[in-house]
Amino acid sequence: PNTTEPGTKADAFAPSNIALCKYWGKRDVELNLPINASLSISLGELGSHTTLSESDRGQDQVYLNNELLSLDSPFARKVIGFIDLFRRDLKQPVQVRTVNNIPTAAGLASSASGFAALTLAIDKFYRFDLALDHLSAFARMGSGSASRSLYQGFVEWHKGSREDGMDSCAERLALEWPGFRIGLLKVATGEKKVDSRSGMQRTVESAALYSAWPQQAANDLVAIKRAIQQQDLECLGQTAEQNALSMHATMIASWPPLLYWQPESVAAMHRVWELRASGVPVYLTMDAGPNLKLLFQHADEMQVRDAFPELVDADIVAPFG
Ligand code: 2P0
Repeated sequence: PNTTEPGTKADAFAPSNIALCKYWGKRDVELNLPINASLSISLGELGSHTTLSESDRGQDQVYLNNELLSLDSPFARKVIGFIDLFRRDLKQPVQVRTVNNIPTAAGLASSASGFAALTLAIDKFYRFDLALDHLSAFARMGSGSASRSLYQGFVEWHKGSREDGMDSCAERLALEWPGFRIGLLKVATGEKKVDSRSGMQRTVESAALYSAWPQQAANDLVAIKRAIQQQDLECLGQTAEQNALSMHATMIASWPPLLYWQPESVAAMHRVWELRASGVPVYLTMDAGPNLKLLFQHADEMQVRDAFPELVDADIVAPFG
């Protein structure tokens, strides 16, 4: 984009998202282009608020949850590196403030909503006024899953085929499901040792099982979209759960092995399966960490809450209000 005179201050919000058909593996590490398309649901009001303004300190300043970070910290370096893609020669120092309202207890990663909100704030601050699909492609360069956080609702991230990556962007699907619920089940704490970026690279390079993943993901995406259209929780849940566990199987088959699960994760998986065996339609999905996300419908919320009393009100998300 062409840089115009920046405004004085720009605010933006972007929701967090949970993939029902996962993104795992890059075909281009520089441009952050995925091997497979993915499909997610955004989390409404849960996400990141980002403010971009001129810095009055003569240097860039990065705040995370109201705490000033060292410019050498990994988060600040990623944020400033991303802004540099846009401001180029216009090296006017900026202040970036990001506040995540995702309950930290939920154990959700915030890079998706963070880079999406930052992309929107950059667009406003530098007055680029770009279309959302272009912003989605730019957010992708910060973090792949951020491409999906530009939109609410059910979102598909197309893998694209162009060499410049500009068609590898997300799109909101014209599908709603008012009764759809997500339960954010935190089972373990602690920083993960291997981030998604290096984890997926390791899988692509070392797991023989990975060769089956792109085709499975393509099939799952079609099945999930159809299940959403028909509001068929069993079909959606089964496909999403199998998709997540297949992704984890490729991680486990990597070398060195990549196992994000803790004993508490496995115990919680068994609890989900027992609840389902007792007749409650509830399914699970997991990302690059030890925590679970439960997929169910409003009609079954009481039974899910009874079985998982650790789920407080804030952990149950109604993406369509
Ligand atoms: C997803 N994950 O689809 C998958 C499932 C984690 C497991 O997208 O390297 O932080 O910045 O593009 O987006 C997390 O990966 O990775 C992710 P980069 P990102 O939600």
